[in-house]
Amino acid sequence: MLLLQFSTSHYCRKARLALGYKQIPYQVENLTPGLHILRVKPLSGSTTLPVLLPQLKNCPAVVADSTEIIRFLEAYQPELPLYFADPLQQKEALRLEDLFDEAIGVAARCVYTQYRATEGKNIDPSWVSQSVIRLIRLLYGVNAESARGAAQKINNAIAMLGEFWQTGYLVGDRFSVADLTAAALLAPLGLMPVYRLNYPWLFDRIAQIHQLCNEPLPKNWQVGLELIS
Ligand SMILES: N[C@@H](CCC(=O)N[C@@H](CS)C(=O)NCC(=O)O)C(=O)O
Repeated sequence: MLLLQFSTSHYCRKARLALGYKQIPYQVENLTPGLHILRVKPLSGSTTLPVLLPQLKNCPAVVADSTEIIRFLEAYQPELPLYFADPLQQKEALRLEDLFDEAIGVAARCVYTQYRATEGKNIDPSWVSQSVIRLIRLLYGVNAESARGAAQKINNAIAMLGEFWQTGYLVGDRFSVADLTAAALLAPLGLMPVYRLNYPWLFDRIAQIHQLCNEPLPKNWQVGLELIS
């Protein structure tokens, strides 16, 4: 299997966590933001990543969107399930996956990108990295005001996670697509001292989930702690 991705995208992280959890071997092709359209649009008709090319007999040639990728992986390899057999639990897991995809993932991207353009510039001040940050700000309308609104959504999500993650799982009594999605989409906040300082339990849990899914933590993960002292 080949995963077309941006190496730093948290939606691509979500797909890698699922592949890693299910212990499915895969390779990645890292694309350059902007130029990626030339490679991706003819394949999926869309411009977003991740896109999975299963490259296997009796499988679709192209699976686009992290949610669809997980749906495909569940059908391809049901062992180590991320879904539930119980319909109510399954409905709730998919509802949370969707909430994190549509609201919290977008909010985390906004807050993190604003941070990287301001106080967090030193994490990677290189021309290439800052050009990507500028592109994301432009593409998604990220600015100080939108970041404030997004931070409020993140705080609500963290309050909800606090109720579940400090003692167990988001749905039922085992790990599922809901926990995986929350961990992937909130991972970028681990580089921001304000979150690392206020919610150590959240980042311990995100780190545990990465270990469970055989996925390295985001590059510069330690920076979030170093800047605190
Ligand atoms: N719902 C999609 C969202 C993916 C997404 O927003 N990907 C961003 C990167 S974080 C992207 O590819 N942006 C480039 C573009 O829209 O052209 C998923 O879950 O896969």
